[in-house]
Amino acid sequence: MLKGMTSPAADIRVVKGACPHDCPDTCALETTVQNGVAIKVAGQKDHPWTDGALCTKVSRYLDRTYAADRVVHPHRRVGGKGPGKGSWERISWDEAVATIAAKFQAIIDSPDGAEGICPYSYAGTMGLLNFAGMDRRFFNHLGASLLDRTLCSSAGKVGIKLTLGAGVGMDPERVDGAKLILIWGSNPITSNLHYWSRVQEAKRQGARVVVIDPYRSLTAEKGTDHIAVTPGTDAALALAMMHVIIGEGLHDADYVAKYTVGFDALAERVKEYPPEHAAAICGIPAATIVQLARDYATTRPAAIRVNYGLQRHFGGGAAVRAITCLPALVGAWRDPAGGVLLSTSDFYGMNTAALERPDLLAGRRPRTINTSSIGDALLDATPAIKALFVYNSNPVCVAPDSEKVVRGFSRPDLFTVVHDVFFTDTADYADIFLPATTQLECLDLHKSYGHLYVLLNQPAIAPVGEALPNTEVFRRIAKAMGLTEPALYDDDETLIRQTLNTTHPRMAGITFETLQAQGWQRLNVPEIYAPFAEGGFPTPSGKCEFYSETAKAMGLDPLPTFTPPIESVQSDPARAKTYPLAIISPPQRHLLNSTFANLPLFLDAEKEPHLDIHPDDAAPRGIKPGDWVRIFNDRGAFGARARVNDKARPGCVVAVSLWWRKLTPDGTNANQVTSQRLADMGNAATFYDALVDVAPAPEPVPLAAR
Ligand SMILES: Nc1nc2c(c(=O)[nH]1)N[C@H]1C(S)=C(S)[C@@H](COP(=O)(O)OP(=O)(O)OC[C@H]3O[C@@H](n4cnc5c(=O)[nH]c(N)nc54)[C@H](O)[C@@H]3O)O[C@H]1N2
Ligand SMILES: Nc1nc2c(c(=O)[nH]1)N[C@H]1C(S)=C(S)[C@@H](COP(=O)(O)OP(=O)(O)OC[C@H]3O[C@@H](n4cnc5c(=O)[nH]c(N)nc54)[C@H](O)[C@@H]3O)O[C@H]1N2
Ligand SMILES: [Mo]
Repeated sequence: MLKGMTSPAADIRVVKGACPHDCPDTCALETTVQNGVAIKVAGQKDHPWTDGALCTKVSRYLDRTYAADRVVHPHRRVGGKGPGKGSWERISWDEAVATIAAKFQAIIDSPDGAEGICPYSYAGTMGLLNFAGMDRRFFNHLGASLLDRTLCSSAGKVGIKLTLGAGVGMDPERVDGAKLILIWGSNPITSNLHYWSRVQEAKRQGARVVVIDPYRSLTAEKGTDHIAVTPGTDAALALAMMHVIIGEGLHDADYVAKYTVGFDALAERVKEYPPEHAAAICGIPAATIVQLARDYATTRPAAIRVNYGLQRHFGGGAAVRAITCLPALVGAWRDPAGGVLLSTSDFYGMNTAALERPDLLAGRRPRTINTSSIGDALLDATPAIKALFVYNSNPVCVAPDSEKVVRGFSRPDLFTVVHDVFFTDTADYADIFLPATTQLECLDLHKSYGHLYVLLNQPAIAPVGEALPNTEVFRRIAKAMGLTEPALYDDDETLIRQTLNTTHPRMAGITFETLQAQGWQRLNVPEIYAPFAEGGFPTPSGKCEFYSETAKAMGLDPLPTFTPPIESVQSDPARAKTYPLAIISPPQRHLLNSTFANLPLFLDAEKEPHLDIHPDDAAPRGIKPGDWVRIFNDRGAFGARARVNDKARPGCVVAVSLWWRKLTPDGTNANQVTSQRLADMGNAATFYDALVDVAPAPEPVPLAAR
């Protein structure tokens, strides 16, 4: 090369970031950028949790950022609502924002006021600014309807809060030192990959890995033992384990005496759950329960990874509450490699009030809409929802009871805005579509629900086309509405500084500058961390609460209990006769809920939706491997290709999800049969509490032929 010429290599930069997706791993990313174009996304090697490795989806993140069908300009729908009924016309940001501002103002000025406006968001990005930042300020300032975000974790969050005081648990980085690991309602090979790496390390050192799951998931295949319980019966299993542990005197009496409350009442309660009784409920041998209880009480260190899979049932909160009692009973918390983990979120001490500004409600108390019953809310709420602003979510695809959701979104008088990266199933119903940035194009701050680091996501490239991050969209709408509240105009760096402005001891030393330099920082906790070795639970009593006054005050059972699935033989024998099969629809490994479901990586691998069904259930229905089947109940029906195998226990069918409706042969998905009923705690969704029947169905017309 001639002297003085710039080498193309000279313009190569590596930018540190964080994976935005709704996954416990929250990986530390590094993006290589050449001449303003991202050319590679990898995991940071020096980040202990990420360890240089990414999942298949995010290692292909450039397929998303630079996808040919990515929408990078605002659009207005012309024609009808719904897939194939209308078409898109490109408009300017000014026009889009002016249209939204005028519509919102008209609703605010109408007799029912600002409550007619409803945000709808979930966790498309978990970056704090774009997940819950300027959006919250904006809707609080308007006095719009509040939104209870219950699609995923809120039942378990209440269950763990009643027991341990908060979303806290063992440090997942230490699980490689455990000798017994119970993976309970969790499929880490799919949904928590970096946890699985550490479990494998423990396994290499001789640990037993017991997977408790109605389905022989990828993780169950690789564990040492698989206990296939009937869906929604985990609390009965945990209570019976406690029956055995207490009955045989295997509990840690010293830990119990010092760091728990309510042992005597718990001992009385678990008498109601002898192993034989629980065995009948859970559909497993009593001897399995006895052995599991003995092993759990006598193996040190013993770790439990409970995840959100098992709390998508009517009794989901109770299940998490019962399971999270176990480590205190046997003193597993004494060891850094022992305890239970559901979420690490509450170890963080972000200044969320400064970020979200609930004070901008100024004393108003707008009504609350629940994400998990949006179908009913759109059809029946009074006063009616007149405008819905959807961002970070794809409700037409992910919310339960699709028939009602679709009917609600189809309302001609509803004004719908969708801010997303692609024309999703929900976008098909939008009046205005706004283009969102991907993670490579925005500044954000991240915590995690599956490790103990704070991460900074620095923009690697300029926004593609006219895409904008959520924060900027709300600043622009505020401006177009002429709002004068200064908090609506803070820039992204200011928002981060406000969020980090806290005196919380675990946040000490974590600043914008240090994060900028290092990319990530561990919370201010010891390297080898056993958070509750000597009690110190964040409950009102400071102890692990077997008996919870808080639960009692909430009108709940103060002791751990078992609440059967509401759609089950126990709760509704008549329904169970009509629809004898329980259906669960857990995540597919190449997807993140419905994110990535439009990318070739996934579509080429899966081709079409599948249903795993046991031979004992397939045979009497005349279903053969490879048949197209119809899965149905009184709420709706969807189609899938049958895989007849023994992965799902008899009586339970599994539709790995979530397909975009419009990318399936019949334009539906598993949420056709799920219900809007809420769980025992946290007003949570009950996606895996549904009964169906299955029948052979005519071959669908291939998508390409339509
Ligand atoms: N690749 C990938 N990763 C993901 C996601 C994704 O869609 N794809 N989703 C992300 C999100 S939003 C979340 S919340 C987490 C979820 O993370 P997990 O909670 O680990 O997720 P799931 O895979 O839904 O559930 C785990 C297992 O629970 C089982 N299960 C269902 N019902 C029951 C039950 O009643 N009892 C027991 N014991 N087991 C039951 C399912 O069969 C499944 O194998 O994963 C995150 N990570
Ligand atoms: N049947 C069934 N249904 C389920 C589940 C199940 O297991 N079975 N799982 C449930 C669970 S655990 C969850 S968490 C929910 C998930 O529900 P959602 O949070 O709605 O998840 P996604 O389907 O991933 O949709 C997120 C959308 O946000 C968009 N997005 C990403 N980043 C940004 C951004 O920066 N700005 C904007 N404006 N948009 C962005 C993505 O492109 C995507 O379309 O689904 C639930 N639904
Ligand atoms: Mo989730």
